Amino acid sequence: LVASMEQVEETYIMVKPDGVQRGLVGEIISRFEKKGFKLIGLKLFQCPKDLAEEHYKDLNSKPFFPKLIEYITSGPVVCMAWEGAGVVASARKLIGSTDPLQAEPGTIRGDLAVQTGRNVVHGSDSPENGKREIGLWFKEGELCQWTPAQAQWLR
Ligand code: RTP
Repeated sequence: LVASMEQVEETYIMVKPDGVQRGLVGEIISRFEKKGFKLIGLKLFQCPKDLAEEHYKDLNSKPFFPKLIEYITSGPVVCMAWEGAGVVASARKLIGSTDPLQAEPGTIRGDLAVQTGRNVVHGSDSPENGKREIGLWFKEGELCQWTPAQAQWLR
């Protein structure tokens, strides 16, 4: 087995309310599962306004911020924590560009969405933000550390 050069990281992935409404939860989870990352946290959750504002605080001066908060709190989301070597950057690749019309076919947004304001999924943009966001969205005891039976097939 070749040792990975990359660090084991954690990323926060979220199916946004439009993804839930459109019945894309299974499809989106499946993309990360099939890739071979490890799911360590999962829940359906109605996000309160203060949490949405904290999560997106770096964007709070943007003109679209109020609409973004309204969108994220408009219905339940599916919160996920995924672990793996290089998972943060890889998940961003699987998700595709912020604007779904620019996202490559084969990516989640490229295949499943057409509007930036309804782009079905979120993924952390750095390992630091992965940790920060998992800490925001999950309580202690909600994450599971487990060893896959076929660990040698994953990295
Ligand atoms: P995310 O955090 O959701 O994974 O998205 P991202 O990094 O690809 O994009 P970011 O620039 O961080 O923006 C966060 C989310 O805000 C909404 N947005 N709307 N011009 C607009 O109307 C606009 N720009 C961004 C999107 O939902 C985007 O994913």
